[in-house]
Amino acid sequence: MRTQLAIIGAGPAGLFLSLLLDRLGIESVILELHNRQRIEERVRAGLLEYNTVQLMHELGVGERLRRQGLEHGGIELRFGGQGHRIDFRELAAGKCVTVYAQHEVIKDLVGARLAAGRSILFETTEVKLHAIDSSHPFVSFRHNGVAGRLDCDFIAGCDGFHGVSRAAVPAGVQTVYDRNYPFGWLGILAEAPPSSNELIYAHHDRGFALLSMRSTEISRLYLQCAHDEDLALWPDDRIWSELERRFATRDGWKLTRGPIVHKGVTGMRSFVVEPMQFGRLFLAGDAAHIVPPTGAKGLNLAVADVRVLAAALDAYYRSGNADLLTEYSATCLRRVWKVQRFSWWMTQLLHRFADDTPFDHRRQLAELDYVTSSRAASESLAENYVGLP
Ligand code: FAS
Ligand code: PHB
Repeated sequence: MRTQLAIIGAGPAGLFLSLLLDRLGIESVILELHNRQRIEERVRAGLLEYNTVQLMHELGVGERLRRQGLEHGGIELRFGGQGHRIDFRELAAGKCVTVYAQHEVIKDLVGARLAAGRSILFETTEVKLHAIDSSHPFVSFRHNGVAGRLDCDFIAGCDGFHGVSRAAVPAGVQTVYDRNYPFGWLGILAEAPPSSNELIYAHHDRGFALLSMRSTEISRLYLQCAHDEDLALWPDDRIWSELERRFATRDGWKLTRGPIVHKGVTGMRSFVVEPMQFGRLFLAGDAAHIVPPTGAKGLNLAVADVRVLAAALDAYYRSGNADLLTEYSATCLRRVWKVQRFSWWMTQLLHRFADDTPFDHRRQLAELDYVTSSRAASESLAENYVGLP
């Protein structure tokens, strides 16, 4: 088999890239480890930046998003038993964010890719990258039990944090920057109408909590826990009671309970590998960087990477000019580090750290007070949250 671009992984990075390239007339083949059902049901992110929503409409895959997405013009920061709204429309040039589950995005993108008659090789195993520092890279793999080889001009490593692409870069070439947080998030999906029209980020002595949603019937809630928390210690009633305590307000605000249909614990880390390219291999999304979910940036940052890569490949195939390809890593990393900063800042602002001193605690409350009472500070939060230009 031969193509122009071999894409490893059918997550947001790989799928958005494939549609961007298709629109530019650049061929690609996607190799995906799991089957279609698995990737279309995986519970992950749920919030789309303004730019990501615009891109879905531009690519012609925004119809379901238009009908089912929940547009939010702000969020609430809740601390000291009181809520404070950050108004995006007012503070971020009319922009907003949209609640629309990642697996719904995946369904839209896979559907469009297959409807266009383009291929996704699901359940592809033993993917191995070869000759990535030559002008004739190729990928070997097994599909339907048969060994295969895909020759290409370039490889996009969009296979997430646990994929094979990043590991294909020779030792010593890359530098890793990382920080693991001493806590995690216990996340639930509940058949309960959301208790708020917008997301609530709550700071509480007992730890952080987040109220989000997936629809007008399904709530998505998170609470700060140990990074290796034992779910067996969290029967549904205990989860609800703890959430009620952390969201409690002086005016008796009520959290609506409902049957919990999914629960899980995710660890929290910040991770960046530099450079994000080696030879003809270009890493994008979680394959190159991880952000703690407090800023809701994971999926959106993956999309930002592949927009840069698609534009660089377009310039190369149109004019043979490889400058944008050469600058790919540097261009992406400028944004990656700004998003890393924002995600770290939201995490340190809203979570309780075990080694916090009483001084740290009061400083955190003062920062929350500043962010919610200063136009300049709330503008900065809003600009970053809706998505940097
Ligand atoms: P992905 O991991 O989404 O996709 C990589 C794809 O490559 C997968 O389909 C995988 O099956 C495939 N693959 C892996 N190895 C392969 C191999 N060897 N061969 C072929 N294919 C291979 N972000 C938020 O903003 N909010 C959240 O609430 C949130 N929750 C998350 C919860 C979890 C459990 C995880 C892991 C992430 C969460 N994220 C969240 C971050 C998430 O949204 C990611 O940033 C986003 O999925 C990144 O997209 P990709 O880079 O495409 O990687
Ligand atoms: C979610 O809806 O899953 C979500 C929203 C905002 C975050 C993280 C997760 O910061």
